[in-house]
Amino acid sequence: MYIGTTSSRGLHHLVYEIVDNSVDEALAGYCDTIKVTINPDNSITVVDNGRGIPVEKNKQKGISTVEVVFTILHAGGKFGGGGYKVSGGLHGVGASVVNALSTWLEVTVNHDGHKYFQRYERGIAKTELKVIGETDHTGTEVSFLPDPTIFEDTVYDYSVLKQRLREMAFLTKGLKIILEDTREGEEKVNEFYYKGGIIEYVQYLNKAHQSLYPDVIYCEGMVGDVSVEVAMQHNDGYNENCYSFVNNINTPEGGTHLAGFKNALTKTFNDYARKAKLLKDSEPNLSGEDIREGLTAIISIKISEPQFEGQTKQKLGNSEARGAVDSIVSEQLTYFLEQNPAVAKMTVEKSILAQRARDAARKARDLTRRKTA
Ligand code: TSJ
Repeated sequence: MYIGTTSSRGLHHLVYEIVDNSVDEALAGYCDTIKVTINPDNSITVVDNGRGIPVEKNKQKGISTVEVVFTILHAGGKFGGGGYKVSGGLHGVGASVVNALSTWLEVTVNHDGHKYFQRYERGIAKTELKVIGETDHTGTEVSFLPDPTIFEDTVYDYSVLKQRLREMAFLTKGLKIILEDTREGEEKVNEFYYKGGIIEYVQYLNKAHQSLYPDVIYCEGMVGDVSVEVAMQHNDGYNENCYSFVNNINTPEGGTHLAGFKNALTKTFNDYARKAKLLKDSEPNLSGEDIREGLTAIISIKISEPQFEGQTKQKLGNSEARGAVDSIVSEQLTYFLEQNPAVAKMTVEKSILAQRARDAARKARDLTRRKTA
């Protein structure tokens, strides 16, 4: 259904749907640790130390908010007023879908000194939400067993979860995500915590290379309802590695946010190069490709109503995202280059070399073609 596929990909997606809710709680500022456990029977447990899903009875529906979350489609994150759902915009329909696709699901909420519990089987409540004890902390714990009559494969791949949870931790600075495998013979645990967020992500991606300068350039800001974070650093290689995200979801086909970034980068470096006389009036502008040679960048935006386009719905369409990223990167990169002329000079010089190499390659190609003709 909303998980999109009953393949192994869909199976792993169930975990992300649940974790997204805890990440939202972290983004709201109430949770700093999430633990994901693969249990011996391939059921999953996700625990966070947030406020706990609200337990009070929903006035219109006559059931607890917890039950609304687990039984009503699209309820996730929209209740209780206040913050909007920012994580998982593409499939972020949440807990009710995971519940419907699970043989059983159990939720425990620790809130106001009480421990609340409810169990579901194939999406249907088997008990009411009831107090089963006392507690000295707050948070939510959800365990579920994916339904083997729905999923083709019900064995979790640790490395798949590890990859995605590491990415989520990089994208949410200060959030600790722990992954543990407790299956027999597979016992292992990883902890992901990045104080620097996407700055550390860029350092991680550039680890195998020699970076051109020690600093990671970082820009952040908010325009309207678009929140923008960009981190970038050149290495001495020739590949461009720009990764863009919307609400923590990768957009491999880019879109307006990536276009805004590229436009700002090209314009700002050219303006600087002219002003600093690194580029003569008679010389042509550096192309975007020249400036992005050897660049590793993360562009991460959060937006309340993302519109995805294209065949695979992986390309951001919101026009306001272009302007937001463009203005924040233009302004903050201009300032950074003025404050760090050595870094600016090195980068411009690398781009000029890239431009010359591209020119030389084109001339050689033209010459070969003429000779052949
Ligand atoms: F998916 C899920 F719903 F099952 C789920 C939700 C699973 C897990 C592991 C955690 C959560 C979750 C939900 N963690 N934290 C929250 N927070 C809220 O739902 C919450 C709490 C308080 C208030 C408030 O306004 O007081 C608002 C919200 C959204």
